[in-house]
Amino acid sequence: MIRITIILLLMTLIPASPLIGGQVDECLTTVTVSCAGMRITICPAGDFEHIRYACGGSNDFIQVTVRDAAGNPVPGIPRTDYWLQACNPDQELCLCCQPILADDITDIFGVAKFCGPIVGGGCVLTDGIYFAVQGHIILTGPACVDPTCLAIVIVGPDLTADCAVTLSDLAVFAMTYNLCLGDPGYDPCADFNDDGCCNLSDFAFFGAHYQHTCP
Ligand SMILES: [Ca+2]
Ligand SMILES: [Ca+2]
Repeated sequence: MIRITIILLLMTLIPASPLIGGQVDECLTTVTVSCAGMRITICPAGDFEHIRYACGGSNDFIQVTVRDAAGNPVPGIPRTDYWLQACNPDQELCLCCQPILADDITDIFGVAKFCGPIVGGGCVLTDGIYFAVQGHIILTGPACVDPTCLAIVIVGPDLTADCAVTLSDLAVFAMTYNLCLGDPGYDPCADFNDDGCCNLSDFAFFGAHYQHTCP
């Protein structure tokens, strides 16, 4: 009886679990990239470039700091609770059901990093990508109504953005084959190794991901 009383007493003294945070606030939550000029190559099978290689190094990442309406950090957000998409609707990505996974749950400061692949297809050359946390798009600007667009370029062998690398993509690839930056008809979405040309090196990447679809 005494033991139960002590346990009940302790339970009233221990504060609520620090892993229970408030609601995600779209304006006070932030998202950043670790380096300028990030460029990521993606595949629906999730087996192309990892974010950590995207600025040419091996330590690069995207980072979110999740806060609630009071400005307090929101720890414990599951690794799966994120989404991303092109800021320019004309460049919409095709994303598989789990397109991005945080490296860990948000820590006591509300921070999570992303170093893994983006699982999907399509191409984003301009205007960048936005991030969402638990369905809340991270916003910015004086009125806090604009999505925070990260300056990231995304390319990949799924050129038709239907989450499958098929003959249709090969047809698009063939249209720009052996063309370089400045040539009429050149499509930078098919330059997977970022050397300004679409040639045999890019075809090798294409071949390595041919017939890949979402897991
Ligand atoms: Ca396709
Ligand atoms: Ca190339």
